[in-house]
Amino acid sequence: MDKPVILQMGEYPAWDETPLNARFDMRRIFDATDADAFLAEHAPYARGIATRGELGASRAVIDACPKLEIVSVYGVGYDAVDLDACRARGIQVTNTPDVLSGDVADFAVAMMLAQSRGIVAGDGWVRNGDWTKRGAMPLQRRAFGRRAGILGLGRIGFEIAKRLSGFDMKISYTDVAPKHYAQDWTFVATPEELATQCDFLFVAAAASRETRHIVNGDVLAALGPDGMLINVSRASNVDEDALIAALSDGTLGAAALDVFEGEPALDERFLSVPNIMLQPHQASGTVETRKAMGALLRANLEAHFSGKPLISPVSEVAP
Ligand code: 8YV
Repeated sequence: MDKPVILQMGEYPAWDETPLNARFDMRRIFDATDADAFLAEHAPYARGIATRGELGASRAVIDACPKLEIVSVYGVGYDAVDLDACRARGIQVTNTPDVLSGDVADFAVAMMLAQSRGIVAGDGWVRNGDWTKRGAMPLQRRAFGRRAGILGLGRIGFEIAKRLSGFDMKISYTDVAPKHYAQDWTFVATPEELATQCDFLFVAAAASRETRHIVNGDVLAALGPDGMLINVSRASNVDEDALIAALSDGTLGAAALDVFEGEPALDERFLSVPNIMLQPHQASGTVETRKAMGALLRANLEAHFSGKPLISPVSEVAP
């Protein structure tokens, strides 16, 4: 029997590529020099799309695949998949929730600690000889015992809050409604109010049209010159122009970002604004998590093409 044709939007580690190629006829659009010509040749046969969180699948790609049945995302975020296009044609969408929450939360907390205690700067201080020439590093700010705010108390936000509890922090959060599993933490109605009540603002909300620029200039001003913004969600949740302005004029104290509009390219002004830590979208990037994400991506494709229930369907588009 012919293997189902899958349009592959981005590369996976070898431990996923081998089993994917054994079971499916993978057509790698990211290797093509002319993506439009590639689509014209291969998309008519594609019954599935395998993509990554940050790459998704646009309406143009979905429309080019008349036989499309499923879009399987390697990532929890599916904001880059055109859900309206999928819904209109009854195309299933799957993602990889849960398996990455612990690593993403670890990374968010690591960025908070590294940025507040000057750990990257400290490494440079030793390497470039400042320690011997200039003496001790400038003093940094404490993390434990301060106030944390979580914007979006979903799976990842919950794991962040759980970890921060160990730092004796006062934890507040905002979401569409209070969460029954957050008895020890304080619900706050708006992002701006949350920002006034915290020193570290963690952005962990799933991105959507509604959350675009949910962290705007007013939220950053409320976070203030002693505050730090940490974003491990999607760049679209933060108004980058407002963030650059707030860091440049000292309205906001510091930021740590794992995600950028248009990544891997980024607004060049980020390279020169003060007090910012830049990371290459690597919060879920451990061997353990990426293996689990790959296994779940494949399990969803396998389930679909064997007529079994999907393991982790995106409920917003489920028929
Ligand atoms: C990426 C992510 O998918 O889970 C998400 O939504 O953004 C990440 O885990 C990862 O970089 C692989 O593409």
